[in-house]
Amino acid sequence: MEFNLVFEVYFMIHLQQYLSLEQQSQVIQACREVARISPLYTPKMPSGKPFNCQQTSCGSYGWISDRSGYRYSEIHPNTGKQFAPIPEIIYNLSKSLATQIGELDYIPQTCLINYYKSSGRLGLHQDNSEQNLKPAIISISLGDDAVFLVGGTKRSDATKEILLKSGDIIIMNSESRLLFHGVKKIIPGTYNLLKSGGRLNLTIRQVY
Ligand code: MD6
Ligand code: FE
Repeated sequence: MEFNLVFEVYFMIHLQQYLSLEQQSQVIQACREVARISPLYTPKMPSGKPFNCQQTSCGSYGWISDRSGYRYSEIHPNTGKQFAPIPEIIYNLSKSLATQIGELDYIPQTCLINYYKSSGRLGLHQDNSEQNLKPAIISISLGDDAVFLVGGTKRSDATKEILLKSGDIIIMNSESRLLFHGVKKIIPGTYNLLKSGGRLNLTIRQVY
Protein backbone atom coordinates (compact mmCIF):
# COMPACT_ATOMS: atom_id res chain seq x y z
CA MET A 1 0.00 0.00 0.00
CA GLU A 2 1.30 3.48 -0.82
CA PHE A 3 0.71 6.54 1.26
CA ASN A 4 0.97 10.02 -0.03
CA LEU A 5 0.74 12.45 2.84
CA VAL A 6 0.75 16.15 2.04
CA PHE A 7 0.98 18.70 4.82
CA GLU A 8 0.57 22.36 4.14
CA VAL A 9 1.59 24.59 7.03
CA TYR A 10 1.42 28.36 6.88
CA PHE A 11 2.93 30.34 9.71
CA MET A 12 1.11 33.32 11.06
CA ILE A 13 3.00 35.31 13.67
CA HIS A 14 1.21 35.70 17.03
CA LEU A 15 3.05 37.82 19.60
CA GLN A 16 1.27 37.33 22.90
CA GLN A 17 0.94 40.31 25.24
CA TYR A 18 3.49 42.24 23.17
CA LEU A 19 2.26 45.68 24.27
CA SER A 20 2.64 46.89 27.85
CA LEU A 21 -0.44 48.27 29.63
CA GLU A 22 1.06 51.74 29.17
CA GLN A 23 1.39 51.22 25.41
CA GLN A 24 -2.12 49.74 25.26
CA SER A 25 -3.65 52.81 26.87
CA GLN A 26 -1.64 55.10 24.58
CA VAL A 27 -2.92 53.26 21.50
CA ILE A 28 -6.51 53.36 22.83
CA GLN A 29 -6.17 57.11 23.42
CA ALA A 30 -4.78 57.54 19.88
CA CYS A 31 -7.84 55.68 18.50
CA ARG A 32 -10.16 58.01 20.42
CA GLU A 33 -8.42 60.98 18.78
CA VAL A 34 -8.78 59.38 15.33
CA ALA A 35 -12.49 58.76 15.98
CA ARG A 36 -13.04 62.45 16.81
CA ILE A 37 -11.92 63.37 13.26
CA SER A 38 -12.98 60.18 11.46
CA PRO A 39 -15.95 58.77 13.45
CA LEU A 40 -16.77 55.08 13.80
CA TYR A 41 -19.71 53.94 11.71
CA THR A 42 -21.37 50.62 10.87
CA PRO A 43 -20.44 49.67 7.30
CA LYS A 44 -22.66 47.57 5.04
CA MET A 45 -21.59 44.50 3.12
CA PRO A 46 -22.05 44.57 -0.67
CA SER A 47 -25.25 42.53 -0.01
CA GLY A 48 -26.59 45.43 2.08
CA LYS A 49 -26.28 43.55 5.38
CA PRO A 50 -24.68 45.64 8.15
CA PHE A 51 -21.37 44.53 9.70
CA ASN A 52 -21.39 43.22 13.28
CA CYS A 53 -18.77 45.79 14.22
CA GLN A 54 -18.11 49.49 13.75
CA GLN A 55 -15.21 50.79 11.70
CA THR A 56 -13.13 53.76 10.81
CA SER A 57 -9.67 54.23 9.35
CA CYS A 58 -6.73 56.56 9.56
CA GLY A 59 -3.94 57.26 7.12
CA SER A 60 -3.88 58.21 3.44
CA TYR A 61 -6.63 55.70 2.66
CA GLY A 62 -9.46 53.97 4.45
CA TRP A 63 -10.93 50.55 3.74
CA ILE A 64 -14.60 50.87 2.94
CA SER A 65 -17.46 48.51 2.11
CA ASP A 66 -20.86 49.30 0.65
CA ARG A 67 -23.21 48.28 -2.17
CA SER A 68 -20.36 48.97 -4.65
CA GLY A 69 -18.03 46.45 -2.96
CA TYR A 70 -14.85 46.46 -0.89
CA ARG A 71 -12.18 49.03 -1.70
CA TYR A 72 -9.87 51.76 -0.44
CA SER A 73 -10.96 55.38 -0.51
CA GLU A 74 -9.21 58.64 0.33
CA ILE A 75 -12.48 59.98 1.76
CA HIS A 76 -14.38 58.94 4.92
CA PRO A 77 -17.87 57.88 3.76
CA ASN A 78 -19.70 59.91 6.42
CA THR A 79 -17.60 63.05 6.82
CA GLY A 80 -16.71 63.37 3.13
CA LYS A 81 -13.25 64.41 4.32
CA GLN A 82 -9.80 62.81 4.34
CA PHE A 83 -9.11 60.30 7.10
CA ALA A 84 -7.19 61.40 10.20
CA PRO A 85 -3.44 60.77 9.93
CA ILE A 86 -2.00 57.58 11.47
CA PRO A 87 -1.05 58.48 15.08
CA GLU A 88 2.70 58.43 15.71
CA ILE A 89 2.53 55.58 18.24
CA ILE A 90 0.73 53.31 15.75
CA TYR A 91 3.04 54.32 12.90
CA ASN A 92 6.18 53.70 14.97
CA LEU A 93 4.93 50.35 16.34
CA SER A 94 4.11 49.06 12.88
CA LYS A 95 7.42 50.21 11.42
CA SER A 96 9.29 48.53 14.27
CA LEU A 97 7.37 45.25 13.79
CA ALA A 98 7.84 45.37 10.01
CA THR A 99 11.58 45.89 10.48
CA GLN A 100 11.74 42.87 12.79
CA ILE A 101 10.29 40.64 10.05
CA GLY A 102 12.67 42.05 7.46
CA GLU A 103 10.27 44.46 5.71
CA LEU A 104 12.61 47.42 5.91
CA ASP A 105 10.78 49.54 3.32
CA TYR A 106 7.27 48.94 4.76
CA ILE A 107 5.03 51.99 4.37
CA PRO A 108 2.06 52.06 6.80
CA GLN A 109 -0.50 53.68 4.48
CA THR A 110 -3.66 52.90 6.39
CA CYS A 111 -4.87 51.54 9.69
CA LEU A 112 -8.36 50.04 9.79
CA ILE A 113 -9.93 50.31 13.24
CA ASN A 114 -12.68 47.80 14.11
CA TYR A 115 -14.69 48.20 17.31
CA TYR A 116 -16.70 45.20 18.53
CA LYS A 117 -19.36 45.34 21.23
CA SER A 118 -19.82 42.11 23.20
CA SER A 119 -22.04 40.67 20.47
CA GLY A 120 -19.63 41.67 17.68
CA ARG A 121 -18.04 39.28 15.23
CA LEU A 122 -16.46 39.23 11.78
CA GLY A 123 -17.07 36.57 9.16
CA LEU A 124 -14.34 34.46 7.61
CA HIS A 125 -12.50 36.57 5.01
CA GLN A 126 -9.26 37.04 3.15
CA ASP A 127 -7.69 40.51 3.04
CA ASN A 128 -7.17 41.05 -0.67
CA SER A 129 -8.42 44.59 -1.43
CA GLU A 130 -4.83 45.82 -1.40
CA GLN A 131 -3.26 46.35 -4.82
CA ASN A 132 0.07 45.17 -3.40
CA LEU A 133 -0.43 41.86 -1.59
CA LYS A 134 3.24 41.45 -0.61
CA PRO A 135 3.60 43.74 2.44
CA ALA A 136 2.49 42.31 5.80
CA ILE A 137 -0.74 43.13 7.58
CA ILE A 138 -0.02 43.94 11.21
CA SER A 139 -2.88 43.58 13.67
CA ILE A 140 -3.15 44.94 17.21
CA SER A 141 -5.83 43.67 19.62
CA LEU A 142 -7.07 45.75 22.57
CA GLY A 143 -9.82 45.29 25.12
CA ASP A 144 -11.85 42.14 25.64
CA ASP A 145 -10.51 38.74 24.53
CA ALA A 146 -11.63 37.41 21.17
CA VAL A 147 -11.79 33.95 19.67
CA PHE A 148 -10.01 34.38 16.33
CA LEU A 149 -10.36 31.80 13.56
CA VAL A 150 -7.57 31.10 11.11
CA GLY A 151 -7.79 28.70 8.21
CA GLY A 152 -6.02 28.10 4.94
CA THR A 153 -5.91 29.85 1.59
CA LYS A 154 -9.29 28.40 0.58
CA ARG A 155 -12.53 29.38 2.31
CA SER A 156 -13.40 25.69 2.72
CA ASP A 157 -10.14 24.86 4.55
CA ALA A 158 -10.42 23.80 8.20
CA THR A 159 -9.98 26.60 10.74
CA LYS A 160 -8.47 26.66 14.17
CA GLU A 161 -9.29 28.89 17.11
CA ILE A 162 -6.76 31.29 18.63
CA LEU A 163 -7.49 33.38 21.72
CA LEU A 164 -6.49 36.99 21.17
CA LYS A 165 -5.92 39.08 24.27
CA SER A 166 -5.35 42.77 24.80
CA GLY A 167 -1.85 43.72 23.70
CA ASP A 168 -1.48 40.76 21.34
CA ILE A 169 -0.10 41.27 17.83
CA ILE A 170 -0.86 39.15 14.78
CA ILE A 171 1.25 39.49 11.65
CA MET A 172 0.10 38.00 8.36
CA ASN A 173 3.03 38.08 5.96
CA SER A 174 4.51 36.01 3.15
CA GLU A 175 2.86 32.54 3.27
CA SER A 176 0.22 33.61 5.79
CA ARG A 177 -0.72 36.88 4.04
CA LEU A 178 -3.82 35.44 2.34
CA LEU A 179 -5.10 33.02 4.96
CA PHE A 180 -8.82 33.10 5.65
CA HIS A 181 -9.61 34.40 9.12
CA GLY A 182 -12.39 35.90 11.18
CA VAL A 183 -13.60 36.76 14.66
CA LYS A 184 -15.91 34.07 16.07
CA LYS A 185 -16.82 35.85 19.29
CA ILE A 186 -15.86 38.41 21.88
CA ILE A 187 -15.57 37.30 25.49
CA PRO A 188 -17.21 40.15 27.42
CA GLY A 189 -15.81 41.50 30.66
CA THR A 190 -12.31 40.08 30.22
CA TYR A 191 -10.64 43.50 30.17
CA ASN A 192 -11.35 46.93 31.56
CA LEU A 193 -8.88 49.45 30.09
CA LEU A 194 -11.50 50.16 27.42
CA LYS A 195 -14.03 51.99 29.57
CA SER A 196 -16.91 51.24 27.23
CA GLY A 197 -16.08 47.50 27.18
CA GLY A 198 -15.79 45.55 23.96
CA ARG A 199 -12.77 45.09 21.75
CA LEU A 200 -10.70 47.20 19.39
CA ASN A 201 -8.67 45.75 16.55
CA LEU A 202 -6.28 47.75 14.42
CA THR A 203 -4.94 46.41 11.14
CA ILE A 204 -2.09 48.34 9.59
CA ARG A 205 -1.56 47.90 5.87
CA GLN A 206 0.50 49.06 2.95
CA VAL A 207 -2.02 49.25 0.10
CA TYR A 208 0.15 50.10 -2.95
C1 MD6 B 1 -9.90 41.31 14.20
N1 MD6 B 1 -8.66 41.03 12.18
O1 MD6 B 1 -8.98 40.79 14.82
C2 MD6 B 1 -9.95 41.24 12.71
N2 MD6 B 1 -6.91 40.83 9.08
O2 MD6 B 1 -10.82 41.87 14.75
C3 MD6 B 1 -8.46 40.84 10.88
O3 MD6 B 1 -9.38 40.80 10.08
C4 MD6 B 1 -7.08 40.71 10.40
O4 MD6 B 1 -6.16 40.30 12.54
C5 MD6 B 1 -5.69 40.71 8.56
C6 MD6 B 1 -4.59 40.46 9.33
C7 MD6 B 1 -4.73 40.33 10.68
C8 MD6 B 1 -6.00 40.43 11.24
FE1 FE C 1 -8.73 40.62 8.07
